[in-house]
Amino acid sequence: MDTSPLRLHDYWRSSASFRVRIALNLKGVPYQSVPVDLLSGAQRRPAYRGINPQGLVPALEVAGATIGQSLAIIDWLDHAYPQPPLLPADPLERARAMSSALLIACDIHPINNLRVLRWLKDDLRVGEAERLRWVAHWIDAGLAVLESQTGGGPFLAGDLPGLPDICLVPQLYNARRWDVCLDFYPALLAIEARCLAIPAFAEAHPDRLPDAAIL
Ligand SMILES: N[C@@H](CCC(=O)N[C@@H](CS)C(=O)NCC(=O)O)C(=O)O
Repeated sequence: MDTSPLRLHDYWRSSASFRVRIALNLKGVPYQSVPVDLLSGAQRRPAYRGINPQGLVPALEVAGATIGQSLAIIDWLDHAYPQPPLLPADPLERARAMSSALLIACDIHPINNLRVLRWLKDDLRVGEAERLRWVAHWIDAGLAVLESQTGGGPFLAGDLPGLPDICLVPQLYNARRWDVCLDFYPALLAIEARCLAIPAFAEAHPDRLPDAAIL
């Protein structure tokens, strides 16, 4: 059996990396962080493309293999370390939880990530104000639906924190980075506060990482 530690290639402020750090902490699985400095373009260099050809973080090295895509990494973790489960067992509740997670991970996050915003600026010559409108528009479009779907439970998918909360907390962090007003989302903010009271979430927060001070 391979006992080498899991190596997480991540970046302190990356929302997708933040998701994986939360999941690893919830599972209590130790890992070694390998920072990839997105601002200097380290993700696009051949050394990192050899690890993740997409040139994105996170990537998890496990037993000589590499997994890209945060939700695939979390899915692997949930199967390799089943406790605590990150999705409900009931098929319908599970589908609903997946739906909330995917709303964030597929429909908000990818169109606002660094490479898209850089392309808008450098290739399409979109100005700063318009780019901020773009970001806020897509964040609001997703969060408004998510807010309307909260069921009054402590977390997005019921009584335990799970995959949708793992996606929500980094997305709200990201929204604040872009000065998006979150006043319209009181239910989501209450869930976020509950999550951040849990050490697994709090300790994964970008502001708690050593790189936050130096990069
Ligand atoms: N769908 C991917 C998204 C990964 C992603 O967009 N990562 C961002 C950081 S949050 C990144 O590496 N950006 C680098 C870039 O855009 O050049 C996942 O969930 O892992």
